[in-house]
Amino acid sequence: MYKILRKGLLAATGVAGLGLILAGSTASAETLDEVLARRGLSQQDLLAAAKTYTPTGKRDEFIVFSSGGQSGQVIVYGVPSMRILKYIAVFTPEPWQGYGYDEESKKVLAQGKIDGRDVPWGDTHHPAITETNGDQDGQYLFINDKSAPRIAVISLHDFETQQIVVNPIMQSEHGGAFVTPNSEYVIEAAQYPGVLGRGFAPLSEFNEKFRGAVTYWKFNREKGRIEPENSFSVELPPYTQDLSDAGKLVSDGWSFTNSFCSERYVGGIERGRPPFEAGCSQNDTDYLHIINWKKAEELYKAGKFSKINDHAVISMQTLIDEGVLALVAEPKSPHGVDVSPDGKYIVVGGKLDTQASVYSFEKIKAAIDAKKFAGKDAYGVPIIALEDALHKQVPLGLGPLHSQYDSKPCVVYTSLYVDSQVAKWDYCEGKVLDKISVHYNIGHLVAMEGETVHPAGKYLIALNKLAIDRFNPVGPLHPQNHQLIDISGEKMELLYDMPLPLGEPHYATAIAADKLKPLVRYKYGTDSRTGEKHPDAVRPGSEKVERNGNKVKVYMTAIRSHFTPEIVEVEEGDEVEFVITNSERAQDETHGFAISTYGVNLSLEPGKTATAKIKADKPGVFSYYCTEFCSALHLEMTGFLVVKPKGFVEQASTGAEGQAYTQADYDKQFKTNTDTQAVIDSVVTYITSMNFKDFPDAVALVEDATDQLKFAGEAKAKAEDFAKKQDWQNATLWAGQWWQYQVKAADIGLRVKTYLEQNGAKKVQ
Ligand code: K7E
Ligand code: CUA
Repeated sequence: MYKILRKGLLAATGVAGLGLILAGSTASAETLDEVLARRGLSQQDLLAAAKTYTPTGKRDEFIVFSSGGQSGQVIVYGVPSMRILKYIAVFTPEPWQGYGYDEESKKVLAQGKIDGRDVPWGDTHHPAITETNGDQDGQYLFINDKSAPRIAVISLHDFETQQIVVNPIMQSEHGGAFVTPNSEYVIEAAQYPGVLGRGFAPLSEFNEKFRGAVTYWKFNREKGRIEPENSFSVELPPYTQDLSDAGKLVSDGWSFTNSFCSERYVGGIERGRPPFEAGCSQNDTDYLHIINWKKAEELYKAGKFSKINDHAVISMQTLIDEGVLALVAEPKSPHGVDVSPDGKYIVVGGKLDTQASVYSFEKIKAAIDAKKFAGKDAYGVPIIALEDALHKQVPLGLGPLHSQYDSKPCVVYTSLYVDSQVAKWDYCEGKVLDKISVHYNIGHLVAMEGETVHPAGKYLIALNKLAIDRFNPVGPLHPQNHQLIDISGEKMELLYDMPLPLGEPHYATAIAADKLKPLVRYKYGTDSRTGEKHPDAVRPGSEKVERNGNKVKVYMTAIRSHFTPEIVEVEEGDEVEFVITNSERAQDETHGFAISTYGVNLSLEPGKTATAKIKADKPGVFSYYCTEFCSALHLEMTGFLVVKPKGFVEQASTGAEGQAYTQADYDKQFKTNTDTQAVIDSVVTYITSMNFKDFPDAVALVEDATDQLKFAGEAKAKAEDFAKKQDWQNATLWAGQWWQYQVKAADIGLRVKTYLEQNGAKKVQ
């Protein structure tokens, strides 16, 4: 081991060795033309590759947060490289992040219980990033669950789910999460109607007893939490509400929710009735709901609501009386509703239509102000005549669904589900500018910051429902296909196909990467799910085991490459809690914690404290270990959970465990350490001769290496102490530990060296 390391250290410190490797690789390279010929690539392919290929060490310009569909997660990837960066666990337990395994995240998942029931998955559809003045600010992310009416709050400081709120009145939802321009509210609209409060009524009373709704969840920016106690809903007719969007600028204070199945059909194919799909697409039009949420907020604050499940609901009658709600006809089975960057227009697609409808907010507002209505629906909600609201209807193709805006004025992109195309068109003039085919059956699409007041343009992603023949077959269940499209020119250009093998993404949102400021490490001892200091976090040196009756609490630390304590003894039947703090300061030094056969699995990022709870119901000796390859001696990052059988009494120790060491062993280890120190010193000399202080990443690594050398010094002192007492057993082992820290310091030192070489560091005078 040592020889290998030493060789490695020397080779890496020798500049000549590095040069040789580079020279060798150039000699064997094919020419560009040869590669094109061999792989059958065109110039067009090459151009697309050049536009997306992201060389090692380089980063993406935009970050996409995509819904993970049935996985109940959020998928994070970069644009233009389309490299997946993370899956954020939201509604579903996820072992890599320890989500649903540690006690802290179990509490978050438990917030998602509905009517006392665990719903350990979700159907995530629409993510939304917090906004300030209509622009994404990168602080928090919201996502809805269609399967059970819930909204989750994810902190973009650490990309972890911190809150789940359950809608108190809906049985089904879809039109969330959409934020108002300053994230005052997170909008969540119902989907399939229900008896508000999730109550019962026979379907024969559908028209009278069933309802739709939109909930406005109050978001407290400072706390980073939704406040259910300051949130309210508006009662709506039992049309199947679909997507929503918030007004912005001129239309700020309003929100728009479309609907389908305004026929209020309840199905019954098994009774000889036509199925839902027939009964829900009979009418030529459905309704766009226009809600003055600022006025609804005033009504809420004035107490003009009743409570259902302790949640404020403003009745439909109050909304009608106060002029808060109006409807306008939309073409058959509408789907997306997307407000333009200037807030003046609302583009609505229609699944069974060929044209997109562009509504004018100005016209809608004028009609409402003048109380100019064409009639009322069955519930007395005023209906604005289509011609009094419409700016234009533009034939685009079959099945226009969702729209996203370009940085260029009046330019919008709309997905065409049936045609499997994206249409680029001008919504001011009402003309189609370009079309591109995608594979296959596009649902949503996302342009960079395309739903904000300042869209960034450049790229568009088609979120396709089917992949069919695009990728290597992997059985009947195919991945999804996200296709990257260049929209910087007049013509759209397809650049890249990315398979997404998780769930079916619906919507995605994309933000400029430099707006995100995620943490590198937690403040020491943080409960990441609350963001607060964990009450049971301990510093190295203060680890302890506390017993209280049959409850045992282990206050543990983890650092390369050991847990403290390493032997935990409990009695059969004890309830044992491991509260573990990762005491690393170094970037990316995550440790895991698993216990054999007890189903324990934690992820401990630097500074994080997390808890595993078990009932020690099976006597035996069970290894616990680190599940992240964190250092050369990662496999040695282990310990024993000793569960003693009831009534077990240990005989006096025979000292029969392990190997015995002599002075010769100690001397040999001592010599090794002295040699290693010489290598470290040479690396240190190199680093300090360079301008490493100009590179924050290098400075952080140097800090870490300095930490390791400090630990090495402490272990060295212990070794020498024992040597003085001629306790060669402990002296040798502590000398070994001293060497362990040296190895870690050397490892980090070499990382710094490589970093400096690759980033053009210079010699300091
Ligand atoms: Cu799939 Cu927005 Cu839920 Cu359309 S939705 S595709
Ligand atoms: Cu810690 Cu492996």
